[in-house]
Amino acid sequence: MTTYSWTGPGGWTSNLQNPTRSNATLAMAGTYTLTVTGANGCTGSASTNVAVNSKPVATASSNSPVCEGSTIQLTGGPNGMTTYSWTGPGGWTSNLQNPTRSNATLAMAGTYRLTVTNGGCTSNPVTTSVVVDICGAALDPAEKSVELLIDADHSGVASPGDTLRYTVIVWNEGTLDATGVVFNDTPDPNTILVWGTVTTTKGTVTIGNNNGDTWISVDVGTLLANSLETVRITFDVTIRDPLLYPATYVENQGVFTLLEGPPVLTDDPTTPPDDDPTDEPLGPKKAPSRVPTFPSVYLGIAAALGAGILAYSIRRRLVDQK
Ligand SMILES: [Ca+2]
Ligand SMILES: [Ca+2]
Repeated sequence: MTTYSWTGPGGWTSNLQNPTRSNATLAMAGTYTLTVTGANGCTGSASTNVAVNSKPVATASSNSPVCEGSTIQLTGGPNGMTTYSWTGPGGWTSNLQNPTRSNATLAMAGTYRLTVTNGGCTSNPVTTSVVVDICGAALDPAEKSVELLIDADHSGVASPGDTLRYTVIVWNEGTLDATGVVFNDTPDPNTILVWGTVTTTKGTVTIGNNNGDTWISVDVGTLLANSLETVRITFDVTIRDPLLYPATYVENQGVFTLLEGPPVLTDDPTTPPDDDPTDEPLGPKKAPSRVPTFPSVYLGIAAALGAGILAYSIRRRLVDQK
């Protein structure tokens, strides 16, 4: 009968023909010797050398925080690995050791994960967090909504003679203060600014609340960085009756100017495009209705009937009700 006798590092032995050692450690590396004894008692020996590679330890870092529009630089380690495998926000992947992402957006912020392989061994994943900031002053969202404030003809839609109210909301979500902020707005030519209706929660109304003003200017002043202090500006317009020219809507867009960046147009929050004018559909003016009323009731005692019952002669007439 043939027997097998293995010896190996750390006093390891086995009598199997083909033994295994699971969960390899560096201490298991070295010379393994097999001695085979045949049925006749003769023996023979042979040796083999086993190498155990260490598991690579990945490192990941970045140049975070970065400004929106700049380049994200990721740095992977250690050097000289067989492969580098990065994953990031939005399904992004790269096999470079030190990949970059140019024109950074807010959607590129988040966790980036790196795994490296070397000599057939794979590292545990490591992560690095990337922050993308809006740098500078950033007035947002500059939303301008519109509502039918007075539906003078009860038509249910905006029409000549009605009054609309516009509401504008803005804040600064940038990393720098916005200074010298001014809001200017000129209503649609088919509308007339209602003097005295311009309000602001910050700063002063310089044009719009005096008789004869045809447009609006609000000196907002300074909006602090990242303060998210919300400024609300409102004003009313009446729709001309009759219109200056035929139209199916009235349109309005204001603009914020500031010292730290380009002007910011207002946006209609109900439509997908950014920075578009706020439109209100126009319907025809509803004709006055004629309804029966009893403004003048002529009571006349025509006759006394029976046991004191009075008969009234009532004349009903139609009158305009505006
Ligand atoms: Ca109406
Ligand atoms: Ca819009």
